[in-house]
Amino acid sequence: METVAGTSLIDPFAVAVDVDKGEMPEATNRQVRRASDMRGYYVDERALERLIEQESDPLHYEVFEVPVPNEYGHLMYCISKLQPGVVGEECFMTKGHYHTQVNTGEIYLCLRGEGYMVMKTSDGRFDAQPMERGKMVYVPPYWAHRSVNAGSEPLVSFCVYNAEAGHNYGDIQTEGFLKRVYRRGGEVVIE
Ligand code: S6P
Ligand code: ZN
Repeated sequence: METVAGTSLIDPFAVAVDVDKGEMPEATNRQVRRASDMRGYYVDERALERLIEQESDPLHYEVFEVPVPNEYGHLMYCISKLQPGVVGEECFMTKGHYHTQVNTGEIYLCLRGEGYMVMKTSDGRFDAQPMERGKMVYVPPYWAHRSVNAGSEPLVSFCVYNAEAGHNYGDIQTEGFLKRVYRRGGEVVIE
């Protein structure tokens, strides 16, 4: 058969997802972010240093993947698992990124936990969509995105996006997301 240049023909496959644990046991890529990887991301830098020291640099979040070719037409997918907790008053969160190919979107299906998908465009629009088990959040093209865990158990999502999208962490780190998610006296505050 003929294929289109730039899009490989591969065999179909299936991968197990442990929905309760929020893991992909057969993952060949497991990206791990520890508290020390989050330096520069939280407002309360001293609280982050205390967390790193007192809890021996605990696990912050993981991404489980069985990769497909990074090519037009393929769909990349993963399990994202973010631990619960606060740094000072700020809820644990992922770094967040724009896609390198900024005109590509993403779907997050929340499998477990509670939190927010925090999003921002480069021209200053802001949005935060609640996440809970069974909620699908659509991240449109052009929106930087970060998950925030506002609950007391891991926040687990299944993500799908264009395999050639890529990740641009630098721009949103410079810009900031405009708002942050805090837990204060049992209340979740976005400001
Ligand atoms: C990939 C997708 C997720 C995140 C993961 C970790 O496009 O949005 O898999 O990579 O939630 O977040 P981050 O911001 O550290 O990549
Ligand atoms: Zn993404």
